[in-house]
Amino acid sequence: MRKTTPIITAFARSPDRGRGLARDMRVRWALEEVGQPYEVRLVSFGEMKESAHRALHPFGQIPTYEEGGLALFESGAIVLHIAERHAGLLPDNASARARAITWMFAALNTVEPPIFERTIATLVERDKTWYEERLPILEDRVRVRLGELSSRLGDADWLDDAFSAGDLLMVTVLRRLNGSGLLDGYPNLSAYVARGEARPAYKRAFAAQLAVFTGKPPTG
Ligand code: GTB
Repeated sequence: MRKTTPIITAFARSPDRGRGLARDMRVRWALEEVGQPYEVRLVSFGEMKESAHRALHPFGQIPTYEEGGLALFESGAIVLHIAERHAGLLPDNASARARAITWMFAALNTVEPPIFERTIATLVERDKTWYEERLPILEDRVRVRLGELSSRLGDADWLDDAFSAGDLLMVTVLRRLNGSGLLDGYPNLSAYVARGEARPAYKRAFAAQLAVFTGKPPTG
């Protein structure tokens, strides 16, 4: 039977100009890790809110994922779907697999929210009278999670033995702190992010996302 090439959606214009921060990066990286070719449909902010796109994504966002008759949204669910259908992102052993999935949820549900909250504040609350007072509170919340994660990671390469979809999501979440200086206090987390970014699959995904904005074909 002929395999269908998955189609994902990504920003036609991204605030970071394709430097790996928009959430299609997670999906691209997962597809690259498992060696699954994919196509990308670029959507404008206007198109994301139209009914054709909302049929795929009820909240009018990217990324989405289409494969034959299947349509998915939510980057975590898409990465889990890819990881379950291909070797390489989840261990075969049932307990190790459950632990890797636990790290996927931890990345999205426990570590990402305070990081997201801080990012949003820096983007849209800078002109508020209370901004200078609120930012340290938000940053302390981020540091609590970073300290806990740093303690658990210790000097290991990955969160639970081999690299998994849990690490893939955690690295993309921690990358949201680039330029904030917040990771500097946790050398093992900085090294962990660098380890993720050094993976050939990450580099291919990053180059493909960047190419949307430079117009140059990915080289790596
Ligand atoms: N929970 C959903 C998921 O994980 O898939 C969240 C999806 C989401 O937030 N999508 C964003 C979106 O479509 C793009 S990724 N926003 C448009 C809208 O809501 O109207 C968030 C994002 C965008 C850009 C940067 N950047 O340039 O730095 C970083 C992150």
